[in-house]
Amino acid sequence: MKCILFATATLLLAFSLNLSASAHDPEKMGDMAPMGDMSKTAQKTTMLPSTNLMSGQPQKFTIQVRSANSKPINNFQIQHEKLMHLILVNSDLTSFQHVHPTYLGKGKFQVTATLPANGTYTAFVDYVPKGSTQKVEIATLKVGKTVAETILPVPDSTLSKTFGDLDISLLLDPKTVRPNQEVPITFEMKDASGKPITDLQPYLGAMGHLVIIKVAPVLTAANYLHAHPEDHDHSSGMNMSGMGSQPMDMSKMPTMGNKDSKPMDMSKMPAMGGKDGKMPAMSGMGGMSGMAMKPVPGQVTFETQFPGPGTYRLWGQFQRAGKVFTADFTISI
Ligand SMILES: [Cu+2]
Repeated sequence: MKCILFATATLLLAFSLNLSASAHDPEKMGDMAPMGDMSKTAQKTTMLPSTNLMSGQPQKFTIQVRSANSKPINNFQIQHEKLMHLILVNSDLTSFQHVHPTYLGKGKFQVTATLPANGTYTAFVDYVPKGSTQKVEIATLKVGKTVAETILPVPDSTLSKTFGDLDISLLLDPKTVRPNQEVPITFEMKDASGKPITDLQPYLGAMGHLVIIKVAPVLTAANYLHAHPEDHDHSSGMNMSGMGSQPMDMSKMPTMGNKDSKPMDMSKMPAMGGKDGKMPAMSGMGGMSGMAMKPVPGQVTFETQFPGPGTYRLWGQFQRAGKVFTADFTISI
C-alpha cells in the first residue's frame, strides 16, 4: 500500500507542475514558433513545414524535439510500442490521423502525412524522453490560404453507431462522470448479426488505443487526453480492493507486492507507466482504481479522467484481421 500511495503522490505532484507549464497563450505562438508550452519548463520542439501546405497531397514533415534549453533530445523511451505518437486533427475535429514518425537520430523524427482539406490542423506530439516523463506538445499546421470557419462538433444524439460492418456502442453514462475521477469507458462491438466480436487483435501492445480531445476553438496540449484499455492480466494483479470473489493472488503482484519502501518502478507497470500525470486523464489508464475486470467478449474498456465539463471527441482504435479501424464519438460531460 505504501507503494501505491507513493505513486499517487508522485502523479499528483507531476500533474500540478505540468499543469502550470501548459498554461500558455496560444495567441502568442507563430507558426514557426516553438510549439507547445511557452513557459520556462517547456520543450522547444518544432514541426516543419507548417504553413502554405497543400491539401490532399502527401507531405513530409520533420519534427525536431528539443528541450527547454533548445538542446536536441536524443534518447526516447518506447511507449505503446513506439518512440513517438503523432495525432493530427483539423479544427472541426472531423479529421483524425494517428501516425508514428520514424526516428532519424539527434531528436529528429520524420513522417509523411496527407492533410485532406484546407484549414488549420493541430498536431499533438506525444513522446517520453529517456528517464523523463511523458511530453505532449502541439504544432499548428496551416493548409491552403483561406481558412474556413471552424464548426465545433456537437455531442452525438446516440452512442450506438455503425462503423463498416460493426455496430459499436459507447458504454458511458456522462451523468456518472465527476471531474478528475477515473471513469471506465467501454466500446462494445457487435457484428451485423448482433453477436459480440471475438477476433480483436492487439494494437500497439494493447487491445485498443483511445484518444480523447476536449473540444475548443483553440486546441492546446491540455486538450489532449489519452487512455489505454485495462490490461486484464495486469489489472487482476492490481486488485487492491480484495473485495472480489477471488482472493488476491500476491504472486501476481511483483511490483505492488513489495512491502519495503523502494520507490515503484513505473517502467514495469504498463497500467500506470507513461502516465506521468502530465494530464489527469492520462494517469487513469487502468491500475489505480484497482478494479479486476474480466474480459467481456466484444468489449474493450478504457479508463480516463475528464478534467471538467465540456464536449469531448473520442476516437477508439482497434485492430481486426490485421486492419486498424477507428470508432469516433462526441460526448458532453
Ligand atoms: Cu500511437
